[in-house]
Parts: sequence; C-alpha cells; structure tokens
Amino acid sequence: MHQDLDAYWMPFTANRQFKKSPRLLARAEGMYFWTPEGRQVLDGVAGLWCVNAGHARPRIVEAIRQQAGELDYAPPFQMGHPKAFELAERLVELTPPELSKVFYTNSGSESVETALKMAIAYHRVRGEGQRTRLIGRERGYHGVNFGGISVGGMVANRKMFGTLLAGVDHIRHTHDLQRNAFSRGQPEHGAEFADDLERLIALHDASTIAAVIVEPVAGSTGVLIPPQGYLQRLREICDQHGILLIFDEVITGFGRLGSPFAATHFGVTPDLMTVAKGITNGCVPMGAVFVKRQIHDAFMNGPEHLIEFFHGYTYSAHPLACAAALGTLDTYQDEALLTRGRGELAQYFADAVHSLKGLPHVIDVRNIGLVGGIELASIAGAPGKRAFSIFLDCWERGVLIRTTGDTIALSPPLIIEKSHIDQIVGTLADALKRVE
Ligand code: PXG
Ligand code: PLP
Repeated sequence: MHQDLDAYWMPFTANRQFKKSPRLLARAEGMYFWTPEGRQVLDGVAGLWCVNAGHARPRIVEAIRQQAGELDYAPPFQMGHPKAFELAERLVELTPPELSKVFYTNSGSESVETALKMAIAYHRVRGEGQRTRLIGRERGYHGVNFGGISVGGMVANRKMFGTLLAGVDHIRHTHDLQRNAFSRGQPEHGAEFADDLERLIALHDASTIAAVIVEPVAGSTGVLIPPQGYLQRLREICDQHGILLIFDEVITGFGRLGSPFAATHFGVTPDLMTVAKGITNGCVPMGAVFVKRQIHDAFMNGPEHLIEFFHGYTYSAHPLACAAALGTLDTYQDEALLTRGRGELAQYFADAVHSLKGLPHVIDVRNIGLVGGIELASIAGAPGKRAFSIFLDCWERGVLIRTTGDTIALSPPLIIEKSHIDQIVGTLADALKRVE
C-alpha cells in the first residue's frame, strides 16, 4: 500500500495514530469485511450500528443501481418523486400507529436538529411560543450538530464548542453499576431516575419547556439500558406537563432490540422519533423524523399556498436514498429481520456476552436484543486505553468491535448466526485474558 493518507482529516479518529498503522476496509459482503490485502474481518458492529441486514444485500444493491440510471436527483422543495411517497407509506406501517407522518433528512444528526426545531415550532404555532427550552440527558448522544451537542451529554463532544444553544438543561443518566451490574435485559432498579425531570420542571416551570429528548437505549455512551418502568414514567411526566417526548432511535430503530423500534419494543410512544442508519442499511445516507399526526396538523392552518415549515435539506428524500430504503425494507421483510433479535437467537447472544463475566477487568455486562455492552475497569489515569487495546487486538484477529470509553459495544448485523456469535465472543474473551 503506497497510498497517500495525508489530505483526509478523518472524523472521530486518532488521525496521527491511524496514519502510522492504517486499518483499511476494501470490500464487504454478508457478515464480513475484507481488507485491501484480502484479510477477512467479521463485522461485530454492523459497520457503525447501521448495516442491520448485513453487507451488499442484492435487493438493496439492485435498487440503488436501477435508481441511479432512472432518476438521479429530484428537487425536494415544491417538487416530489414517487418513491419518496411510497417509502413514507411503507415506513409508517412499521411505527406505532400515532406516528403517521415522516420528514426526511440525511443523517441522525440532521434528524435531531429537525425534531428539536419541530418541537419548538409546534408550540409556537399553537400559541405557546414561550415553550422553548429543550431537555436532554447526561450521557446522551444526539449527533454532532449544535442542537444535538447542546442536548447531548458527552463532555468531549461539547466542551470545545463554546456556549452551544441557550435554554438547554439535562436530566441525570440512568447508569447505576452499584445496583444493576450484570443485569440481563432491562435493569431492575432506577425507574425513579425519570423523576429528575420533575426537578427541572420545578426549576424552569413546565410552561417554558418544549421537549425532552432521550435515546431509549443509549448506544454511543456505552449501551445504557433503561431501567424497568423508566420510559413509562418519563412519558407520564411529559404528558402531565404538556412537554413533547422525543425518542432518538437512530441506533434502536430498525430491529436492533428485536422489534422494529424501541417505541414498539417498550410499548411507550413518543411524540417525535428520530431515525437514520438502518433506514437504508447504511448504504446511502438517510435519516427521518416521525411525528404524530396532530403535531403535523398543527402546522397546517395558514393559507394553503404558503410553506408551513421553513426547514429542509437539498438532499431530503434523495432518490438514491429512497430506493435504498425501499430495498432495505424489502430485505428486512423477506427475512423477518426486524424481529430476529428476540427469542432464541437473542438468548444465545445474551448467554454468550454474559459468559464474559469473571474475565479480567470486566466490571459489567449489559444486553438487550442484539446489543451487548461490556464495561471494563479503566487503567488509572488513562481512561479508554484498555478498551482501545482490546479493539486493536480483535482487529488483528479478524473481528471488528467498537469501544466508547472503557465500554466495548457489540451490535452485529441482524443476520448473525450462532457460529458468528461464538467467534466474536471467543475473540473478545481471548483479548481480555491478554490485555494489560
Ligand atoms: N442520535 C443517536 C442516538 C446516534 O446514535 C446520531 C444521533 C447521529 O447520527 P449521524 O448519522 O449524524 O452520525 C447517532 C449516531 C458509536 C457511534 O460508536 C454512534 C453513532 C455515530 C458514531 C459513532 O457508538 N451514532
Ligand atoms: N450553504 C449554502 C451556501 C447553500 O446554498 C446550501 C443549500 O442550498 C447549504 C449550505 C445547505 O446545504 P444542504 O441543503 O445540503 O444542507
């Protein structure tokens, strides 16, 4: 390899370390990547929590190929194309029935910005323009744009970027190792963490608060699974106070938990729901915001010739993305992938990840659907270093995992078989035994 790596400033990457010993992927199919040298690497993280149907699936590839030759681009403002409408109808068949309107974006970050703007504007069109505050949660991840990092709760993503959005506050996170370590599925303790919202309501008054945004299961910040009853309690408090509840389902959407969405999985329906990633199986960038009909309808009151919501992207409803999404939904349907992460396979996955309990440095194992989190004790003074060593070791031995801080995250494609689970967890176990 004599490729020049200089010009590309890589995202969320230790650029200098990477360029000294690059990790390149050249091809992918099914559960595997291949490096330019032809080394096979098992994908334990569905790319970046997005390739839910596995790589290079024929119906998706063919849909994109055909679309590129048929309609490469169509302006989305004051114009439309058939697949954008077809996709919307297909999508809202999968969501809780109340979430029956969909607005397209190009990423999770854009979905979050869109949902936050919709929430504030919704109150304004209803004559409650004083409801402008946004409430996020500690250890939340909502993408990297200004709204998302403002409501987000990861200090590294926030501290470099000034004062962020005004009028944002955060409820506490739900991580409680002392009471909940090594829980299978939803932890038993901590529904009362939702009551922290009452504290912020007492401080700011409900009449100033537009919305609360949370990830039903926090992914990027280390696989934090909601305690039993927690999401129900958040929903109740929002309802009592006229506050909109936004679920950020960028990771949990499209089958990750063993149901189409976390909302369907937990039986708690938010007012708005953001998605991305699995909507196109990661093949073409796309995101979306689902909203309740009454939220959409609140905007539909002015003269008919006027634009109702001053928001949108050049690439909203991009034809290639719509085609990829339709091919993706076909694939999910053909293979019943959106519910594959429950039942026997999820049991097997849960048993496998929990078998890591007792290995060196492991202080917690968490799981839900086809998501696993393995939290390690940090090396004193070097947080994240131990998990990153494990990541490098697994990569050398042909398994791609993901780490955040000292938590290892597993989120394999939903087509995974038991033999792949054995390989991922076996490789991880060996790495844990070797690591300093
Ligand atoms: N919300 C949530 C809940 C996410 O997980 C985003 C918004 C932003 O989506 P985009 O498409 O703008 O990246 C995400 C993205 C990780 C990791 O390693 C997770 C994400 C992105 C990058 C890394 O956990 N999730
Ligand atoms: N910046 C400039 C100068 C633009 O003209 C546009 C869109 O027309 C944008 C940014 C926004 O780009 P996008 O719609 O792809 O988000």
